[in-house]
Amino acid sequence: MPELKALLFDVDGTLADTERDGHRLAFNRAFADAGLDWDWSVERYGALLWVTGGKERIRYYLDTMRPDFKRPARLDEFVAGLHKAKTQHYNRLLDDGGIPFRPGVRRLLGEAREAGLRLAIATTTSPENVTTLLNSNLGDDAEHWFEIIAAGDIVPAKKPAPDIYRYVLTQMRLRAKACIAFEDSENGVRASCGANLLTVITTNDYTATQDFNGAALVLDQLGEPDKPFKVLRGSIGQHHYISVTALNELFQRNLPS
Ligand code: XBP
Ligand code: MG
Repeated sequence: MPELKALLFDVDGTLADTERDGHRLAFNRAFADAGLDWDWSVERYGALLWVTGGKERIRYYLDTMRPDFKRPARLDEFVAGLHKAKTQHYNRLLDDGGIPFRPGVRRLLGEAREAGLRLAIATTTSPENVTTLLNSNLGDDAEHWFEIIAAGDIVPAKKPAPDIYRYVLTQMRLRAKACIAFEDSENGVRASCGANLLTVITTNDYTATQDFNGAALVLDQLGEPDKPFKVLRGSIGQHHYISVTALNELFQRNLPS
């Protein structure tokens, strides 16, 4: 019988709620440092989140919302410089207060490791952001929990393109059908399903009303024994939090016939 071998995790919005009070603030701080009057409100950031990747997001903002802005001659360098400053601010934010993992994430990662499941990260954000978030939640050896951390510009096309997931599968020499992906957004599920991965969604404030077509299961969170999830779409039997047992059942139920 085919076996579940690996769990592949998105980062932003899935492992932790990093966007509103993490990335967004860091962008705004970088803009202020550069003397720009740009301010990404919580609401505006929701619209900007449709564009994955920080550099791409700044460009999109300029193209669609700031036709008035006089562009510097070397626009690529300008955007890269802003983004570098944003990454520094984001890492400082994580170092200062930290952003906690969402309910059930730490427990599930620990259980999965004990059960011998292989773990990987497939994210759009920059590699240093992932390391800092993992270290602050899992300790200094966090990077060793994951066989591969695929992040940022490692593939040319970011989510919703499936490239980052395909990259991970190739590096791990795994078939998509032996894995489960965890995502929080429409762009994320398009990427994971585009790579033929069985996908579990945990929604958050920014993504709750998005279209998760293709996902095997949509939940409000992974849940804990004393903090049950709400099932928003699909079914997961009698379980009330995501455990390795629950994932194995989901996997067996969704095997291609
Ligand atoms: C996450 C993102 C990222 C972060 C910013 O998407 O879109 O761009 O918001 O990170 P996903 P950088 O969760 O689908 O991977 O500024 O480092 O690009
Ligand atoms: Mg995400």
